[in-house]
Amino acid sequence: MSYVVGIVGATGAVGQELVRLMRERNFPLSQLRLLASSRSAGKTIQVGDEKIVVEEAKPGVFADIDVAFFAAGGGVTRALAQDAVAAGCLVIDKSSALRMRDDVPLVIPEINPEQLQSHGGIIANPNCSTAVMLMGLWPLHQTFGLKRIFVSTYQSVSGTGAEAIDELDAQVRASVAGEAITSRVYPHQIAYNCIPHVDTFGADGYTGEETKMAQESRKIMGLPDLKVSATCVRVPVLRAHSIAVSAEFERPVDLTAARAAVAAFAGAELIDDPANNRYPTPLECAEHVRCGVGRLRIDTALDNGISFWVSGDNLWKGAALNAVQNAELMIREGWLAAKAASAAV
Ligand code: 11C
Repeated sequence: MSYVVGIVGATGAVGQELVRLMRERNFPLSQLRLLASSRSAGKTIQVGDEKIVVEEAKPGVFADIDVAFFAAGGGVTRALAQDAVAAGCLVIDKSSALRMRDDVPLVIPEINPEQLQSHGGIIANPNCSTAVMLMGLWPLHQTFGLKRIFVSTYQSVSGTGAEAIDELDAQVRASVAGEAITSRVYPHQIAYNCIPHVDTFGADGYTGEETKMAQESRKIMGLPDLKVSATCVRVPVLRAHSIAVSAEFERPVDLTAARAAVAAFAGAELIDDPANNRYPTPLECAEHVRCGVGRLRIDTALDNGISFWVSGDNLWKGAALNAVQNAELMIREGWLAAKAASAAV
């Protein structure tokens, strides 16, 4: 069976990765429809040998589409997802708009795939920092039983978008040329700097990104009482987020068992040989399917604690790849219908 697939936000950073992954992973496409704002409608995008004209994402456009990947931000999801669902189109959403709704499963296929069966037309994908972190945390939770975590993120500028990539590039060039450095996207210079501010601050002093990491981790792992303290930091890295995690567990921990659990987990690659300078880095983990997990060690400040470091591609596992993997799993399990197939019956 093959599917008519729509990508909403096709001209953006995640949309472009979706197009690329569809092709590289041989997604069973009968047609690829590229959708974007009225500003981008009419542009053509080269996809392999084919030139595809971008259509405006608007109500009514989903009538013939089987599955639509939404990667255009929460506003577009709120405006159009329900129209797509009403047209019988499965929505796989990357935005944060609907993630915490009880009737919307929030799925990482290596963790809670069963929830792909119980949706009301919309499947949500996690925040990129959450998704990357859980690729290290989930196998350890399964082995020792998670109690609480303290985390610090090192988030690349591509998490903000193309304009932030341009800003980092421009600031580095200006610095080398001895010119004045200006900042528009971030409140401070990002080149040669770190900014402990991702998303907006809430009344409790945590940012939206930090709160998402807590709430989404609890929902995905089915641990409503998990204690999470996160500090999210933007760093001058182009692609791939990294997270330093200190985790406390219910049961006694053991590094050999911890490493074995990570190595056996489908979402992770164990890169943990510090004596030979082997640990994950964002440069090494960008454009990789698995997230790199390393620096595993007994945490000296927690009871039953393990600290580790994880790096993973925020545009892939943190966004486009996880969405495609959810759809692939639904196809393998026979949970995704194609309209043309049902019409032919
Ligand atoms: C960042 N994690 O790096 C954000 C971007 O909830 O999907 C993705 C926000 C989200 O800025």
